[in-house]
Amino acid sequence: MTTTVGRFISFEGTEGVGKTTAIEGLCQRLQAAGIDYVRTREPGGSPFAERLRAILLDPATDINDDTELLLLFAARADHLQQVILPALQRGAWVICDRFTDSTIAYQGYGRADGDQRVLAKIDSLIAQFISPLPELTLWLDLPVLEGMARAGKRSKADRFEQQATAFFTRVHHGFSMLAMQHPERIERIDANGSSDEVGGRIWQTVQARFNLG
Ligand code: Z5A
Repeated sequence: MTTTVGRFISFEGTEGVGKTTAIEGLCQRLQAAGIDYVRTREPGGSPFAERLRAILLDPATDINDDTELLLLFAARADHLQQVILPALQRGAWVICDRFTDSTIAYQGYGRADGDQRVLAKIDSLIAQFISPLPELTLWLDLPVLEGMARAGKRSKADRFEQQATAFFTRVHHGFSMLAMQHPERIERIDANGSSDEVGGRIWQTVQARFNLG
C-alpha cells in the first residue's frame, strides 16, 4: 500500500460537458489559495500514456473492445507511476480529467451496455493495478445532446466522438449508476448554466470537502 498525502480529484462526464473549462477554473482557484497542484488527464498524462492516447483516439485505429480496455489500463498504470503517485507523495493535489469511472462508463456501459462480465473485468483490473483511487470525483452532469452540441462546435471528431447518440446515452447511464453506488466519493455537479456558475458549484464542493476557508 502506497502512502500519499496530497489530494486526488477526478472530473468525469460525457462528451463536451465542460470538464476542461471547469478544471481550468478550479486550478486558478487552487493557485490563488496557494495550493500546489498537478493538472493531468486520461487517457494520457505521462509521455508514454500520451502515445497510447494518440492511438486510442485516432479514427484509423481498428481494435477490439478487449484491446481498447487493456491499452487504457496500460496507459493508466504508467500515468499513475510516473505522474500521479510522485505528485501525491510530495503533497501536491492531483486534478485529473477522467480516471477509472470513465472506463466503467465508456467501456462497461457505452461499449458493453452494462454486461456484468465486462464490468467484472474492469473491476478486477482496477483492483489489481490501480491505487489510490480519487478521493473526490466531480461528475459534471449535462443532458447528452447538450454536451454533444457544445463539443460539436469544434472541428474533427476523434474515435470516441464518432459514436452515435445511443452510445453516449449508455455512458451517461453508467455515470449515474456510479454516482448511486459511490455517494461518498462522487459528487454530481449540475453542468447547466454559464462556466462561472458551474465553476462556483465546483469550488463550493471542493471547499466543503476539504475544509478550505
Ligand atoms: N475514454 C474512454 O473511453 N475510457 C477511459 O477510460 C478514458 C477515456 C479515460 C477522450 O477524453 C476520450 O477518451 C473520451 C472518452 C474516452 N471521449 N469522448 N467522448 P477527453 O476527456 O479528452 O474528451 P472529451 O470528453 O470529449 O472532452 P471534451 O469534449 O474536450 O469536453 P470537456 O473537456 O468536457 O468540455 P470543454 O472542452 O471544457 O467544453 C466543450 C465546449 O463547451 C467548449 O467549446 C467550451 O468553451 C464550451 N463550454 C464549456 N463550459 C460551458 C458552459 N458552462 N456553457 C456553455 N459552453 C461551455
